Amino acid sequence: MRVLLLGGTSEASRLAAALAKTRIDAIFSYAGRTNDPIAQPLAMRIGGFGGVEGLATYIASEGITHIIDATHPFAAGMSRNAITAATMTTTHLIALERKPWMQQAGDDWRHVADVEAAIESLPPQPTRVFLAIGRQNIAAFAARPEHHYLLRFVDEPRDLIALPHHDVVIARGGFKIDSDMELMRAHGIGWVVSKNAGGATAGAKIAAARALHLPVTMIARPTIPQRTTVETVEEVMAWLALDHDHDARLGV
Ligand code: 3Y8
Ligand code: NAP
Repeated sequence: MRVLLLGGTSEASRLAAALAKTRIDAIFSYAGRTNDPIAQPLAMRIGGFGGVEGLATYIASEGITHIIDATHPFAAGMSRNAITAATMTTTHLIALERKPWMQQAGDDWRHVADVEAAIESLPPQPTRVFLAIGRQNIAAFAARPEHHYLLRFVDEPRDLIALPHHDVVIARGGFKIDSDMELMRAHGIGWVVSKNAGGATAGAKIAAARALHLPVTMIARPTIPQRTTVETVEEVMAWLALDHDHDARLGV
């Protein structure tokens, strides 16, 4: 058995820790989006595979038998490629994915399908907006230059930010409700834009917006074709054990 763990989320890090306690041969894969990703207790590879073909070639050349897609619900490109490459190479595939956040009584959420609709959802009057969706989708908000944006990035921005009024905070995450409330108060935030990432870490800002009674534009997840999906590390380990025990009995 040889496992390719497509990582980049807190679930992936928890799964890596569980795998490191076993004798399972596993490789942890990052895209290389950030300058200094968290080290993992497994062999690591960093960078794209070169599309579906590159991933299929990697699977064959590295003797991968099981793929675990523990990427982010918005990492749709990687997830779609994993599904296609797993089919092409008849490799076992499972996804480890957390539930989306659900609106609670009293929440003022504007549900939108994508970034373009999120831009449309912003209020007519100039507002201080916490744009907590990372770096990759920021440029489009230049269509609404009247707002003042608070941006949160993992790394210092590499390029000029085409938003006339903005502040940037640099933080990797492990966010907490109190510190996100403090951040929003300090910046006079009147509106939050978020992807429906799910999970506790990214969720601090949602709980903070709830406590501050702020409107939230919630971007829905992209659709990903059906594949075996679980929500816990334990379910992934049980899925692996089925084949690992089988291999052990066969002495492979
Ligand atoms: C490179 C690996 C762990 C993983 C930690 C989780 C939690 C902190 C919350 C906000 C939202 C955002 C962003 C976010 C969170 C965790 C998790 C999560 C959101 C790292 C990481 C990589 C990335 C890539 C990065 C994206 C960006 C998105 C920032 C490491 C820290 C906004 C997603 O500069 C860039 O190009 C950044 C790109 C994809 C989304 C975007 O479009 O900009 N994540 N994030 C992974 C790789 O190279 O394969 O550097 O250590 C991982 C984590 N980010 O092990 O504990 O599990 O969700 N990541 C979002 O949710 O909207 C921050 O600020 O409130
Ligand atoms: P994406 O748009 O779905 O994927 C774009 C390309 O990046 C993929 O086709 C692949 O390149 C490469 N890639 C993505 N994840 C990879 C991985 N784990 N290992 C190797 N290559 C990978 O990806 P994304 O949304 O930019 O996310 C990139 C990374 O950040 C992922 O690890 C994801 O888990 C993490 N992350 C993303 C978000 C988010 O909001 N999108 C949030 C938190 C963490 P090739 O085609 O060349 O193979």
